[in-house]
Amino acid sequence: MDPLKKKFFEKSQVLMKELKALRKEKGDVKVGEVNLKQVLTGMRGVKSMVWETSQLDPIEGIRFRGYSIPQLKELLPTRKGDSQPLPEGLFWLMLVDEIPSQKDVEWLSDEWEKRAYIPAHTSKVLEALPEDTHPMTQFNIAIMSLQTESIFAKRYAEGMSKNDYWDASYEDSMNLIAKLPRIAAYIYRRSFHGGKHIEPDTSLDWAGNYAHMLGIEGADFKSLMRLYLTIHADHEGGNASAHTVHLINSTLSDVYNSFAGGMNSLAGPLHGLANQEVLKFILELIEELGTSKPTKEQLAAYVQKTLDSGKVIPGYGHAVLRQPDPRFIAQKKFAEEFIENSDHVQIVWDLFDVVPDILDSLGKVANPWPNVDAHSGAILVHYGLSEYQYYTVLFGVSRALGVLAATTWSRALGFSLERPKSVTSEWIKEFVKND
Ligand code: NMX
Ligand code: MLT
Repeated sequence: MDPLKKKFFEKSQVLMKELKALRKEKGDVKVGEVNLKQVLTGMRGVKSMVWETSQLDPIEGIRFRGYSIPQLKELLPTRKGDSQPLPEGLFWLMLVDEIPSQKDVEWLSDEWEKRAYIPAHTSKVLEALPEDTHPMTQFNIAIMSLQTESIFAKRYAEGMSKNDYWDASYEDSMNLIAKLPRIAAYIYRRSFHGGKHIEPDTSLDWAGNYAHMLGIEGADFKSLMRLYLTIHADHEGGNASAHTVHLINSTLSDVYNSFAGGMNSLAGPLHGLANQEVLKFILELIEELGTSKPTKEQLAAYVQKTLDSGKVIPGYGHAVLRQPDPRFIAQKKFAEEFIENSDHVQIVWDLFDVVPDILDSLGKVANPWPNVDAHSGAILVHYGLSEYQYYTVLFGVSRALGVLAATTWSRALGFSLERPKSVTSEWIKEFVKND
């Protein structure tokens, strides 16, 4: 058994027994109440699942196994000569709740490299699609085509014991994570660079090699990718993509089917697609205002006009957060350190000064602050990755780390098929009649 899998097995066995006992002894303890507003507005705040890998605080933002993003930047191993954390380290932490050593992350980079093989039919499936198919659609179809490789599905068909679900899930998760940069880079090159693909550089780490295969060279872009793929990895279990993966996997549908479903959630403009919408918004405002250096007054008027036309301001607001997203701040810090004189980045910063007051003045927006998607596009443009239709694929590659670590836990802990209760509006009207 590999060292990561062995650690996971030992830790998950202990927790599985603890949770089993808790369910038996304390199963009737109430963990919250649900009011009608929560039923009518997307179940905000309803505690309804266990998610080991990260937890979101409305004010502090995300903590991965208890560590904030600034703490992770201090603690996680980096590549020699680079200052940003390696996503391999975050995966290790999320999976086994331990900060890995340099040797551990090097082992994981090598292990993913060994598993990165893409079957020939995946490129055939992609080549059958029109080149202008949205990159998220291509990404999803490529992931589904990889389902032929599922160890879980094969072993289930052979009669696998439920005690072994975690093992097959671990193998599928490791294999899928290993393959994602290759299929994601393949999609980018076929969509935007005439199908001129770039061979992987196996001496690089997972994120560095992805940056290389995208065709954007330079140490700073590799560094950005390490940061980007770390900070987008997980946002507890209730966000739409993670929850979709959790729901699908609870049916014992394999990791490939489950992750593909999650990516379809991520492809929605209120969720991950917001990163493409933000850059589109910035490009359109530059076009309409006729300048790439708009004043704050011009920006405010443009934001107001957008709201008046019944649209949201992409990159602003959040279902849980009530402060500027620490992932936005991490990207802002990166831009302050590495990027000089970018009009796009300056617009992002000026919008940060202008938008919150305007959203606040509407009197209905719960969180007027920027989220993770408000910043990423402007930095990517600076390095030459200007095709914004691709941005959500980058988010998706990162999100695999969190949701697949969490899914491995779900199978080890033997979580049940998810099946909440729905009611009709007639039922609600009757229920609240005498209140
Ligand atoms: N621009 C305009 N209106 C907004 C915004 C915004 N950025 N954010 C919230 N509102 C409106 C919202 O549409 C709703 O209006 P109505 O009652 O007329 O339907 C009202 O404010 C109350 O919504 P909230 O309770 O503040 O937000 P909710 O939890 O329902 O939704 C988002 C959260 C993220 C869907 C919402 O803030 C939004 O649409 N933001 C823009 C899209 C975006 O940036 N999404 C990315 C989120 C992060 N991610 O990567 O997933
Ligand atoms: C995410 O990273 O998934 C988003 O911020 C959305 C969320 O947490 O609901």
